Amino acid sequence: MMERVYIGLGSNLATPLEQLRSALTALAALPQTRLAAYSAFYASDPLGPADQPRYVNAVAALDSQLSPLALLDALQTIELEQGRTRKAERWGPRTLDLDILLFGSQQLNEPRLIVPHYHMHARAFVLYPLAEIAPELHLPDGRTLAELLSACPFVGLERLT
Ligand code: ROI
Repeated sequence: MMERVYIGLGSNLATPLEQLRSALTALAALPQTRLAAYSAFYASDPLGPADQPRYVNAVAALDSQLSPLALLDALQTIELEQGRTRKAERWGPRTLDLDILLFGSQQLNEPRLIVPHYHMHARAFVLYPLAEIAPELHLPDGRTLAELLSACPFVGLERLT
């Protein structure tokens, strides 16, 4: 089965713009998957510890026949290939973060994967790029992206051209 999947991309180490560019190239090369669209890149203030560099964030849309866990494995492989290391500090800086935000209209509650992504509903650096490529989106719980946006000010975010 083919599903429309939205992926959040984030980086704040090791030349974030290049991290996101090569991540998009890697997403486009995934098996049984098409890179359907991607947003502009946004500079964003760090959420979490403030003593880390600003992030660059974007959102990509995939059409994929991979299962959710097969896609998660593939995303974690890309993160590792781009130098991701897991640190003890919660919400610390990272070279590349690839989060499954939405997987069709599926709601998943597995030890490795919760979809929709826990924190997407209130994060400007997720919602505004997502709105660029999916303005009419509905979440599995029936809320519209427009509703979420109206409760989420465009703060700490800068659209890069
Ligand atoms: N903050 C911003 N602005 N962008 C991110 O992608 C991001 N990712 C994270 C934490 C550390 C929570 N903060 C972030 O994982």
